[in-house]
Amino acid sequence: MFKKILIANRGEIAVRVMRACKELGIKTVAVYSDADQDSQHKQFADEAIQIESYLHADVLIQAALSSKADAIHPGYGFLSENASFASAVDSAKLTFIGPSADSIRAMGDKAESKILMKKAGVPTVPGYEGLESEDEFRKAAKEIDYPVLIKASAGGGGKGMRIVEEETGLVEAIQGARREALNSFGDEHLLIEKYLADAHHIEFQIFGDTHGHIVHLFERECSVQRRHQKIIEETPSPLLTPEIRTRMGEAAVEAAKAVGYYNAGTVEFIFNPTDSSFYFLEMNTRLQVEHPVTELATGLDLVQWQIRVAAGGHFPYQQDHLSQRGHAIECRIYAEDPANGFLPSTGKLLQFIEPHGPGIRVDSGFRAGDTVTHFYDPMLAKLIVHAENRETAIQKMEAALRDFVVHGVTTNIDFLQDVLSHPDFAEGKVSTRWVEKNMGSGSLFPKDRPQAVGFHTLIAASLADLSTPFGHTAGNRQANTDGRNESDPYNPWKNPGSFRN
Ligand code: MV4
Repeated sequence: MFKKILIANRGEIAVRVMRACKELGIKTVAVYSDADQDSQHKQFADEAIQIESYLHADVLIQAALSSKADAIHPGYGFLSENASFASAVDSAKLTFIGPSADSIRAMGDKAESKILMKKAGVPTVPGYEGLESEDEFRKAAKEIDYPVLIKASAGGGGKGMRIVEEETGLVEAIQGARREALNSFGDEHLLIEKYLADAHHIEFQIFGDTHGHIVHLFERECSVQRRHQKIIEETPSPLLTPEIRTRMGEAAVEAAKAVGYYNAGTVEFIFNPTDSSFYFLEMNTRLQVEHPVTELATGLDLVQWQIRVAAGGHFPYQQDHLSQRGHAIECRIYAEDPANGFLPSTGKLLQFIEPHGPGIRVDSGFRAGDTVTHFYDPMLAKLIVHAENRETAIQKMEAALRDFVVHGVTTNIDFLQDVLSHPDFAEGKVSTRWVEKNMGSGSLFPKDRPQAVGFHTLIAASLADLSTPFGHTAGNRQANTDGRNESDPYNPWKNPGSFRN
């Protein structure tokens, strides 16, 4: 087993990984930027090394070598899905806690992975890869039938995606997607497929060891999203029957096997509830933000298992021995203002009181007195609950959100309450475009929504503020929570050029 692990990340995920290390008796090394001098992840580690950027592979490897670490855990975002980083870690005689560089590379290209999946018998969305001329695209679109979706081959997470409703918009969409793909990925290859509107985003956690044993750890329903940023995730999905779950799980395992996968990974599917058809979208070759819902429902510690299998250990559970118990939901608490275009909200956390109780877990990288800057992702915490069934889990989440007190920055907590209490959510009818479609309709943000006052709100109201907010220091700007840097006209955090604090 490893004696010391360097965590090449920051915030809540760095703290989460260090917790697993401590439980396994492994020493931890944090890296931190100038802006993270007083951060929780730095304080939580056994050792800490200052770096200039979380994105400089060579510096991170040097930090691991100089601190005599055996392995590097990349967390999510930053370098977690960078094949060159994974192979550079191996070349330095360190262990990358994740899949092989080859698996990362194979799943990194949408066109290539789609071809691999078709060969492996995994259902993919009808469409074409490798088209060049506008004429070829026009013929393909006609055959697929509108609406169609243009995607960047090198993309992922929605970047370079264009929905085309009819032929008149096709050429402009191709040119726009090409430009964006070239700018963002240095690769202008596109693919075209049938656009499945009002479908659900359902992903399967898969887990494998280096001895060829691979299983799935069931699904996560992640359809509550805004601009490809997930907001609420849950398991089990309220839409899946046991039969469909089994078939999707088998497809996810086949997808992973096709690239010789090991460690934790996620296979994304688009699911059509009208006929229960499902199609492979992409595979994320990292630990995901929403892994805790799977941990609560399966009782497994995914990060501990990542570490054990990276050290050559066997994953001991057969598929038949794995099951989901109860229902788990995660809400991402962001420092942002939903009423003001979801603008990130920065400042000092004058109060930060997390809810607690049976079945409540909070993964956060902040405490009262910390400062939220615009240098990194504005996710403050993940609130995860576990209860006997979906209805009781929703009730528990609503109560926990009422008890979550954040003063000093604006948060999306009231927005999350609005989604959770919406009849569509209760019925499991929230598809991937639901937030966008309901935002302006008045069903979210009702003006007369009674102000929820939880226990902690009352306590916090009686306490004095800590002090005044202070200014920002230099640091590195992260992509969004999932490590992708999509353009979002409403979110200046993702458009550095348009945002001046
Ligand atoms: C799709 C799709 C519908 N039809 N592909 C989004 C990110 C990447 N993982 C793939 N994504 C999608 N691909 C086809 N053929 C729907 C999504 C999608 C989505 C699309 C628009 C708005 C929000 C979305 C949320 C999740 C998935």
